[in-house]
Amino acid sequence: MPVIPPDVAPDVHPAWLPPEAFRAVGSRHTLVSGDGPLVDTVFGEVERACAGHGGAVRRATDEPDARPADLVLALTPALPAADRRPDDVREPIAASDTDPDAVPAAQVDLDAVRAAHVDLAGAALGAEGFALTRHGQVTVVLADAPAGLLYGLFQVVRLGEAAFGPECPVRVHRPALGRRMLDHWDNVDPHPVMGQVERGYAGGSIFWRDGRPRRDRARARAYARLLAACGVNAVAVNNVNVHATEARLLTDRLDDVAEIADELRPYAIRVHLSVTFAAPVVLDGLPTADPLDDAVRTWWAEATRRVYARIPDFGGYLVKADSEGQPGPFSYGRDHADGANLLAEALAPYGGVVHWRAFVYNHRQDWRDRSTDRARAAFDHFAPLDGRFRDNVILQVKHGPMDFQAREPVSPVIAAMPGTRLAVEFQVTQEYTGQQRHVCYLAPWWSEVLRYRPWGDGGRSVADVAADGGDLVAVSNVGDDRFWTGHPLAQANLYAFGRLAWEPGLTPEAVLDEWIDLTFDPARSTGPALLRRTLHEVMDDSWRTYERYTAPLGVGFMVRPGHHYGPDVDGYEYTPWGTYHFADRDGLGVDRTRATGTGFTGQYPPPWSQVYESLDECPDELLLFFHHVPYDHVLHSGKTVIQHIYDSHFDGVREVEETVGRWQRLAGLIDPDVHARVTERLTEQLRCAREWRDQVNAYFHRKSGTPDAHHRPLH
Ligand code: GCW
Repeated sequence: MPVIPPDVAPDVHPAWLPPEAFRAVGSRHTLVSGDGPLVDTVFGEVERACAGHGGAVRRATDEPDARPADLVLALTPALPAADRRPDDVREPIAASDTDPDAVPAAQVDLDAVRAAHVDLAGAALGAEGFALTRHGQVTVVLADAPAGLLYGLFQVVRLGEAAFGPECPVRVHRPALGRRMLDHWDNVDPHPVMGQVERGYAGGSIFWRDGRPRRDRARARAYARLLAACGVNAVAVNNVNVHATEARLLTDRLDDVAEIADELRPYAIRVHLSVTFAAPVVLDGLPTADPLDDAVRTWWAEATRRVYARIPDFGGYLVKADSEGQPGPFSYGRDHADGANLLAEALAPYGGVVHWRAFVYNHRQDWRDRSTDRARAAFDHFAPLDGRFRDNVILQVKHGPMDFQAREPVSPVIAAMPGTRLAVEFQVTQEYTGQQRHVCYLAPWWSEVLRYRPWGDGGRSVADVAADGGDLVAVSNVGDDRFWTGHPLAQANLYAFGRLAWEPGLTPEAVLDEWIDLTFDPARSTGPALLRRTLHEVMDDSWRTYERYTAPLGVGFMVRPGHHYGPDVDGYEYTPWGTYHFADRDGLGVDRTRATGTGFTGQYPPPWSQVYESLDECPDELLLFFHHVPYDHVLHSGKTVIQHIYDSHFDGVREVEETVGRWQRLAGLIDPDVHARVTERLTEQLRCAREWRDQVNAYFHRKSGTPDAHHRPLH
């Protein structure tokens, strides 16, 4: 039975899978070989594409076609033995292909498959990998397992006509990271302050509304399809802040989770659940949730058994413990290894994992106390526990030591726990990067983080560490908005996250090109070069533009407390949250050195422990994260800190003004709805960027008393 691709409401934007993206596949003849539900999905996708573009698709078990296929998608275990024995050239491709008249066409298919197989030389493709080659006139995708066939199909879609060009040798594609996961901070019951989606900027949740599951099956399925097409294979369906109703998803509301799992499964996506550490107490009235208590262990074992009885391919639990008010093992005098291992033990018999977040810090800090440093917290809590976690615990570490700012150093935890599986966590939802009102293409930022080498040149990268642990995770930016992400260009961030998790070495520009090709079909536009060039001009450097007009030189925050949008330089300065800039009349920045500050630089291995410690060597963009300096401190760029603040803020706003102008050039070249929505968002971005510029510049002008060398208005 083919799985029918979902039909969403007509006003929902197709994102990177519009019907046109399937033109190359859908206008050809395709042969699908293999069985199982995911193969049915592959078949259904190709069938739908053919219905729209005039091609044809058949199964290897169908009557043979008179003409050879242009595209063969085949599971290697489904191939007849002869295909795995390249010396025998007479065997047809499938048992039913025995009609002598059909041999020539089938033989062409067979030869292509066989050639691909020979080229593979026995290389294992794994659970999700695939091999792609073009032999003669036939494009062949081989996979050892059905998920690989699905990813292979989407690779062919991505390549479009290029997949059907000249012959090319076999290329094996395997994901660098085994789990590529999105965390939804979606609430079942709308939270009085945070709403339906915590830090969500794209409407309501696609899974939940007003305390109930939405049951918009087509939307959930379409989401899964988009995710599969960029390589994501796991989704946590509720907020890490687990409130009363959400806690019950684990027990009496498990059916709601199972329904979502049913919609995501045809696209190879497994469901995970955020659970509260206090579950035995709040759900069943146990007197304690102490991880070393036998009754608590039994409770988790039993609850988990029921989860797997209902959802056999359930992925596991996600836990935010002892963090921002969520309960955790500290309440019982236990540490986080005790806590995580409790849940891991319950999940182990079923192959499940626990994602245990390292985002643990004191959010009730005294701002007068200069020795407490929030940046240190994750390392201080977790590094001493290295080696104590069970192997199905994945410690989920935010990529920076603070909290998803537009600029931070890489978290030192990533280099500190060789005996622990680590996942790196990104934030696709733009909490601190413009809340999907500002265009901010984040792939360059993530790429920088993934390429960072904590042990210096020649050492392993963050991507390598995450690949060992197996996971890259991000907070989703999707809601029920008809553009999925509020800002249509924020779709590129979701797409890029999946692609970088599959292949961290991809360049952000190449990923953007893929997204442009799929989403906008430039080849059919009346101005393909202008379209592509403009999108690159608008997006490639947009993260750095955002950085320029917001908090300077890595110091972070300066946002409005609570909702975190727009400027408020002192908004967090005298609060308990641990996010300070310490500006006075002489200078600003946080002294995190070992010599005179909080000692945070000592959490890094060499060479970075030394580079960050040294005022001379510290990179400009992180200067104020690591050092408190006078306003006339001269940067590597040759500018003083104060002049840099003025210049970068004027530059940032000018760049947004240019973006507004560039975007106007696309009127008439792209979908008018997309154009209008982005235009509306750009108006707000420009207003907000000017506000940032004027508040930050005025603030530091007043503090420092230093005039702008170029005599621009500082208010
Ligand atoms: O950045 C902060 C957010 C919180 C969030 C928290 C976290 C889900 O402001 O809204 O809570 O991080 O990552 O747990």
